[in-house]
Amino acid sequence: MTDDCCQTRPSKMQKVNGDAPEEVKESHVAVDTSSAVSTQPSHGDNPALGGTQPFAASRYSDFLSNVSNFKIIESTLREGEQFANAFFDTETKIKIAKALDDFGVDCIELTSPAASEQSRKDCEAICKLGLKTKVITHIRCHMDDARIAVETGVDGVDVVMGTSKFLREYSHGKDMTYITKSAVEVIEFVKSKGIEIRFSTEDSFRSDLVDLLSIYQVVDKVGVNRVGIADTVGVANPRQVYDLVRTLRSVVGCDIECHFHNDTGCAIANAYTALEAGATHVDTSVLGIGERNGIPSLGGFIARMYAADREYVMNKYNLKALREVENLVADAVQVQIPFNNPVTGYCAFTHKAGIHAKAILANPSTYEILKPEDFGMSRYVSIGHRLTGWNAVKSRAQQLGLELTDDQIKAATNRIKVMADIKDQTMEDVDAVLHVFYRAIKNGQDISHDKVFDRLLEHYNATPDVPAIEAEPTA
Ligand code: HCA
Ligand code: CU
Repeated sequence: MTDDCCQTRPSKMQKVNGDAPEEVKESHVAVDTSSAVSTQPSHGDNPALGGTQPFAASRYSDFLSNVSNFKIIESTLREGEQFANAFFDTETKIKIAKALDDFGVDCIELTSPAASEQSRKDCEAICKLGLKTKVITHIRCHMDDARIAVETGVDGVDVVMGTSKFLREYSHGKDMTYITKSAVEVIEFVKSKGIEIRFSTEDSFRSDLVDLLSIYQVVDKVGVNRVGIADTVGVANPRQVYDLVRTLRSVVGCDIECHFHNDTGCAIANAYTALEAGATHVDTSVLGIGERNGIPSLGGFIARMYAADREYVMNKYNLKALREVENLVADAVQVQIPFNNPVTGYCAFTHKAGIHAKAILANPSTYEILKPEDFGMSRYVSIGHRLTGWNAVKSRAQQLGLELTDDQIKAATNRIKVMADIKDQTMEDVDAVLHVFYRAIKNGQDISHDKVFDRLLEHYNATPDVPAIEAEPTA
């Protein structure tokens, strides 16, 4: 399925610049907007004027914020393996790990080696790949798991233990004293092996705040590298996230990782807010796959962070590799890339209404906060519909090399609108109207008459290569 976005893209759109993947180039012709864009004043470094940061909303920052200094813990190979459709064989895991490394994530998180014999072997195999990214594994807060984990060759271990009333009652049945004791034991053991360690509480937002803060303080004191907050059930909203992370920031000195489930659609917003409040690491998975409907998608989270600090994101991550890793994972778990996926969705850079098209052709930043070319994607203007405008039609005529005055273009646009009121028109339909106008005007035919236009269009559609040169009767 790898390229569903291109296979199903209707041929009524024109590409407007940016580097298209090869298969797109074949069916869409570029419209050069460089002259229009080059008339824009240079904005230097002033973000408000669109200099180095032409895409962002006006930015405020405070001393806690890590929006411009965050790390990604990519959990496709752990949380993602908990997605209903996921089964990753060794070869697929290695491909995904390499693709994530190529994209430049800071860490990849792998399923616990205690989960199964093959999981352990796969963990060892990935550790041996010599990736730039750190390889960490995710275990229960238990010495048996910790002993297996430290033998695999991982750079780090993520430990989690449930602290909510639900989990203490219905899952492991342990009290806070026991949980704290186990956490300290595991942390000290993993650290003694020279391996990085994180301690996280499962279902943090339904845990008692005093319990949370006291266990985080204890593990911070024994030298944990990171503490983690997990919204296991997707219940938190951004304001609650801000409050909890900010409070936590004031009681621990170590790094703070955040893990948000997307049950109510807040996962990316929560991750962003956590960074604003001082979190340092965010968990993602490709396409957001995970338990139930998953966690922040790598692509969506990256889009969010690019909108906040394009320079940081562009310098740190290989954005053009996003599409490939998404296609790889989509194939592996047999899902389509959602049509409205940030960045790579079928219509992520398609502009439709005439007013939008006009401004996009003059300066794409008017209606785009993400530059498609930064992600190796293309921008499209959809023109064969009733909302179309003459500026977009004019740009298509120029692309076809057809010289028409603005009035002639406006007349052609009206014809397209009449036809599009019956049904959406393909790019070929739009092109036919423009060719008919061009030829008729050259031949002195009065195309304002419906009958003349209809006859010429019919002739063009039947024999596009044979110009209708004889003057047609005008009535
Ligand atoms: C789970 C565990 C976890 C762990 C998150 C973390 C969660 O599958 O329930 O280690 O930070 O969502 O709580 O994914
Ligand atoms: Cu989770």
